[in-house]
Amino acid sequence: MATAQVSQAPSISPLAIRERIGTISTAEIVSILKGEIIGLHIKQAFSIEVAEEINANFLRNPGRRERKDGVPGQYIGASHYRKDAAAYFAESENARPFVDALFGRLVDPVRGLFDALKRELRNQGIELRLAHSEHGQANVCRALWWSGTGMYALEPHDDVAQVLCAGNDYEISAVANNTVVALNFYPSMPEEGGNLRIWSHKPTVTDRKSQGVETTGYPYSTDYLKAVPCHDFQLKAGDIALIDGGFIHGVTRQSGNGKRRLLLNSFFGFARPDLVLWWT
Ligand SMILES: O=C(O)CCC(=O)C(=O)O
Ligand SMILES: [Fe+2]
Repeated sequence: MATAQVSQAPSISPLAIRERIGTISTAEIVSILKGEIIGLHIKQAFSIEVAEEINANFLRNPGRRERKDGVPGQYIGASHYRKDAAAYFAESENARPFVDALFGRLVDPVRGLFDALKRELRNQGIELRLAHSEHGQANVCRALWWSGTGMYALEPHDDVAQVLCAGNDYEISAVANNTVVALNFYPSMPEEGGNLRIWSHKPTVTDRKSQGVETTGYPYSTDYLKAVPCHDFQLKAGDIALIDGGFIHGVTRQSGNGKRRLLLNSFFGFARPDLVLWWT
């Protein structure tokens, strides 16, 4: 019997998004972890002085590299994307001095959020820690700028496929069954563009297969997304954005020749009801 391969239109899931000015609270972060909200944008969440210092440290950092994994951009730190655990944790260890150098003598705002969330979760009987293996430990963040030249500086993608397909040697694989939270700090933003765009669609394994992105979650075509509503986070230096990384998202092209867009990124999520892992 022949089975017809019917390509389904992407299913729409509502985007519960909170945007405000001020200080981020651990209660809001827990809301994202638990899937109660999909996106959180805190404007003016860390100081411009700190943002500018991190940006200057990125520019003069000898650990800055061009990405060679098919995603155009530059980075400091390690990405687990398309790497086995041995390669990722070894890279994390090697990159640690350069990640530390992003903050110099500053009080690191990403580490501050990590520590606050750790305290909050500990009160609930939940451990938060960096992912590790016998090859090393993840860093608290990585720094990135994107250099895609098409419609998007970073093409539409999801952050879950890479976790789901990370492999058995990774303890993070278990997080793919829960919300994979993407945490983004923005030390530098262009005058125009560079929005974080999130679509009302959380692809399934079947969706990914139909789009040929089963193991990477990257990139989804504009055609696939054309009928899906989306929301743009209009970011400024000093902002923080957290999203459920299972929803398709991307970064719009930046215009003008002014400041470049710099991001500090990490991922975290429940591996077990009593354990939240954090990695990059
Ligand atoms: O640059 C951003 O705002 C989002 C980054 C992102 O989606 C990622 O690193 O997976
Ligand atoms: Fe992402």
